[in-house]
Amino acid sequence: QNPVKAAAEKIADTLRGEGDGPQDGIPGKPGPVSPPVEEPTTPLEPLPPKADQHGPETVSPTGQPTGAEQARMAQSGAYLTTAQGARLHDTDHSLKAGPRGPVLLQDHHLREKITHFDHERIPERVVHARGAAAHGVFRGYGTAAKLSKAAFLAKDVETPVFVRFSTVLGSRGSADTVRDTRGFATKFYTEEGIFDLVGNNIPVFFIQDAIKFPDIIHAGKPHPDREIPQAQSAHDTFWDFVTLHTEATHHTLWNMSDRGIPRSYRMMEGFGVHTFRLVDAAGATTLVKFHWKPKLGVHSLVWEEAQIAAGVDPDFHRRDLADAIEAGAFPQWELGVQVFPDTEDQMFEGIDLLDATKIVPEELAPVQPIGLMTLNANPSNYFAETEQVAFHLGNLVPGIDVTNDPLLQGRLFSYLDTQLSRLGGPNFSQLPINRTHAPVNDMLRDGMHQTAVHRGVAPYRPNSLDGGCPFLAGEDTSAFIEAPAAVAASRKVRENPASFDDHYSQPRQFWLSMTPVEREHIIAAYTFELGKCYEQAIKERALTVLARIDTQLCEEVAAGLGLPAPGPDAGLTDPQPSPALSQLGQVWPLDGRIIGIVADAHADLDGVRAVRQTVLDAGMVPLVIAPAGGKLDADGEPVTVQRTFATARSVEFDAILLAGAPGTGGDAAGARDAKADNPGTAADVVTDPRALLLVNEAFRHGKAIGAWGGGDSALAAAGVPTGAPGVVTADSGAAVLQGVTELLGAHRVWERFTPQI
Ligand code: HDD
Repeated sequence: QNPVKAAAEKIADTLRGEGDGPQDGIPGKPGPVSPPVEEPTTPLEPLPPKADQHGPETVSPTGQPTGAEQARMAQSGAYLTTAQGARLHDTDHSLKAGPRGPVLLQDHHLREKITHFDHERIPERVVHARGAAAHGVFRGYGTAAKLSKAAFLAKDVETPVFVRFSTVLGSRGSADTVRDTRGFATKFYTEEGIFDLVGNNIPVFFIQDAIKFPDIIHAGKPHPDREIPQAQSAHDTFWDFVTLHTEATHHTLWNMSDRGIPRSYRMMEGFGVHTFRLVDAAGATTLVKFHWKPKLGVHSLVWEEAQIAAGVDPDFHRRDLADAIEAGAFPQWELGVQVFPDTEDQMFEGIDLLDATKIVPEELAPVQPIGLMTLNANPSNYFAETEQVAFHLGNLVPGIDVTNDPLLQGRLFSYLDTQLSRLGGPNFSQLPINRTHAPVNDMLRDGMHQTAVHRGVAPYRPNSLDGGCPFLAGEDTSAFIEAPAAVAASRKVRENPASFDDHYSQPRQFWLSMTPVEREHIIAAYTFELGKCYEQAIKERALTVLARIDTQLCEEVAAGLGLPAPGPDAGLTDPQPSPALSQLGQVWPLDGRIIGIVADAHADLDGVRAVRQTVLDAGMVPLVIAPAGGKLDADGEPVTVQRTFATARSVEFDAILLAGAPGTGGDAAGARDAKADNPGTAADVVTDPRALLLVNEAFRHGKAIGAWGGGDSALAAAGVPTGAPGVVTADSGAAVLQGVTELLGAHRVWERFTPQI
């Protein structure tokens, strides 16, 4: 079977409600008397652990099973036990002096259970606290072999990876779809040690020097007095900082663009941001910037959608990633590099490669593909894997080295340091998710949470007692040896090179590279965010910054804020636009796109069934939306309802189809007549405000809409003009779906936004 189709079917199954769920539990509704719930009593063999559930490969001093055998036993025995393995017969009642008496201090099970619970939480990450992750594999194309000796980049070498996506500002429980930068951190478990590529979905950063990181984060995080707002940059302290510290202008502009609100983690680019140094087998060096290019294209939400999703499904991105992987629709990214000569000045075409607020346009240095990453397994345990994974830019392998970028240099300190408080000590590299797949003999000993039982007596070098082990590796035995990059003689200073001073020409280039509709989104984003600020002086200062990017941008935001725009800036430059920066203008695969089909018991169910099947065959996911749950049952095979008017919201769907009534071409008036003795007819679609909102929002958000038969009566009721761009009407479901499918490759019906592209 076609794997894409199979994946879509599986997603549909995952998302399918059988209709006997929520509505049965409505208070006051008489329901059947529930039979007593019986618990299974026969112990079952534990499920075999997944690859990533294996416990530590430790040597047990008492001769107990280790490795895989230990993992099989870990937390999977048939009986409830204490942490020490004693079987328990009751975990529902504390030990009391009589049924109404006081609880006894003697109750060791109560104390152990509550004590462990009391300590279940660890500090969340100081940034990037909210995240979702997946396992996968990376396969090198071999094209990088001429640049780097890293073994995992060689042709067809397959390396396990673990990727964590995240937002930056919000707390662990914050919503996924907020306007923010997204983290894109990849751990490669290579045979030469772990390589971490800790990037973002935006190729530039707010600051040029790591010493400013606490400043930008303190400014972006909630205000210290009331701890609001959560997961937002739309507040005074953020805009106060970024308008005073204007090297933040470029990154802020990216955040205000559609890149700040991705449609899915699967549809984001990733960037290593800094320039790295690759070293080949002969010791020759090249400078590169890493790029992840998603196979599904780069797509975004529209702002209103992002806001609604944050309420109706705060886990929108987390769910999307897990559902797709669960269904076998494995997301893929191609890893690529922009390549620059390792010159003494570390510049390329006048762009400072050590300045993390600058990109190198792809038109100047094309991204050359070097491998493919496929995410193919969800974590088994969120805490053990997604929460405890610890990335670090110092996790490098032979063939990949760092540069003097001062932001990168500071990061080399921070990541190791932060884990000490977050993971409670220096032994976090022994946690299963952080453990290297290469043999380790590090001479690091003891410390909190030590789980290894080290042998030998001489964890020092040189020694004779352990036979001189461990030995030092060399060039020919895969040692990591720092590239002997020249360091120019200078004096100690606290200053930046002059090339760091240009804060505006690349923001202007980004602006000029956007299509009109993308610019309109940027204007709306600035207007929203600055409109949420209270301090007039901050808004005015922001307008002076915007004037240095573009006069139209500044004037339109000023108009939205009701403030006078500063005059045109005399220093505006005229950079060459970089078309690669725009998200529009290409056609992308439709895998996993979600199609809502609005129908009721009187709809053309044969048409609905046929449309569902065609959607599945195309690797997309059909979800039937009806007035109530259960099945739509006419004469033929019943159609299962996956969403009701109460549970469906437009943000979940990439396109909406409205089914008409059978035969008559979907005569809604006839259906309306039938409503009196048959509630839940097509008339509900026309009159139910939730259904009309669904259609209206889909229209506003530029989504393809189709209606067949009399289904189009709902279009009129929702205020959607037939004949508008991206609104397909026809006599049959098949014809409508064909038209809608053609529209979906462009992601949205961009013509519907003003101004038009
Ligand atoms: Fe950072 C986490 C990405 C600058 C200090 N950072 C963190 C994560 C990502 C990034 C994706 C989450 C990793 C995970 O999922 O566990 N950070 C970036 C990028 C930067 C950047 C792309 C600029 C190019 N970061 C940066 C600076 C500093 C930090 C300049 C400090 C000087 N970042 C941290 C941290 C975090 C972190 C405090 C929090 C949790 C963690 O490291 O493990 O050390």
